[in-house]
Amino acid sequence: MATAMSSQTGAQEGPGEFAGLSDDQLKRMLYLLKLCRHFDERMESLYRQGRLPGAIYSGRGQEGTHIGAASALQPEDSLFVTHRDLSAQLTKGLELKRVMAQFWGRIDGYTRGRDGNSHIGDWSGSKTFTVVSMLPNSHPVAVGAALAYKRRREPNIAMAICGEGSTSNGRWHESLNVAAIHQLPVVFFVNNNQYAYSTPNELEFKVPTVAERAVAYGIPGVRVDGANVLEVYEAAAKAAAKARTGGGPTLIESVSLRWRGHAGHDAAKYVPKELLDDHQQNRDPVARFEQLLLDKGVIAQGELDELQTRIHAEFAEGYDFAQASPFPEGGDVTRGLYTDDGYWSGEPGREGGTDA
Ligand SMILES: Cc1ncc(C[n+]2csc(CCOP(=O)(O)OP(=O)(O)O)c2C)c(N)n1
Repeated sequence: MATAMSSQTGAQEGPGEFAGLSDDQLKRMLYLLKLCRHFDERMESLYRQGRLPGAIYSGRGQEGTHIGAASALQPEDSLFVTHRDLSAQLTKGLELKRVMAQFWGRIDGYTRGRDGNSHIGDWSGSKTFTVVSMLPNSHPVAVGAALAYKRRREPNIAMAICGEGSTSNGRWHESLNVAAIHQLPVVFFVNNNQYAYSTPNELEFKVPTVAERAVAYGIPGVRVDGANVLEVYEAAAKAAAKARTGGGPTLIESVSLRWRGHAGHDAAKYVPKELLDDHQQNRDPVARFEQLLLDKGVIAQGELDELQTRIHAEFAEGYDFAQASPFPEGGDVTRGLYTDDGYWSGEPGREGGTDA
């Protein structure tokens, strides 16, 4: 796809064979794609067996967007996401086992057991901002981070990801407008998975594409194929370099399909079967990239098998770690409301029970 959306866009050059990535970087990308797919499938299965409490928001089918986008960030850059973007956060550096402890409400989770599902972040570590429920209210914060980088003359950028449904909220428009006026170092990513709950694109906005909304703010708008991780990465890397060198924000729309319902409870019967079949059979970002690396000899079947074994082992380790981690102590419930009581800077207590 990589379609330029306005004369300000500047055409996206073709991805080059591997978007300038080394074999090791390509293999890491494949590892992340497969790890995130496995995590999503296994967590859904545990949820359906009644072994995972709370809610799940599957990002299956969107891994090309998540991993391509976040792979363009440096460690000191910051990432702002919504409920479905855990794969982007894992790419940015969240630890799988701590994410799993979070899902089971344990003390070793990123919020120390104060939330059990998608409200995950790690600002002081991997610089991933904790997911905010009201959409897209982390966008103004991303713009604030970008303003701070610019004023302090730090070479960092912020990346803000949301779904296309969120782009009909005023906060989204205000964020783009402010970032554009002040030429802030921020990349706006819209993960267009074609549905917001049960609402399809044609009932969400009147413009043909989200990317062309960029014209209203005087910034480049680019549309890429979310099933092609290299195409996503190349657009993200170009926008990141532009932002880092004072060129201001870019809007990237990455098109995929949400393979699952809005959350675990939603069977998504409103998605036409032919559309889903087409994406699963012909536009699977994980299978497509795996096949490319095999065909081009970047990875051999034996190495791929080892990768799969390693991913299964990492998930099993994360599961055991999460189950062995205690629940938070009840007496701590009012601690950490203010930073000066030291709750968040000290080690988490270990006195809770471990029975689920
Ligand atoms: C301001 C606001 N309104 C409504 C909701 C409830 N809500 C949660 S997710 C969601 C759908 C979001 O769709 P989209 O942005 O396309 O993301 P997707 O879930 O498809 O990834 C809605 C309406 C919310 N969280 N915030």
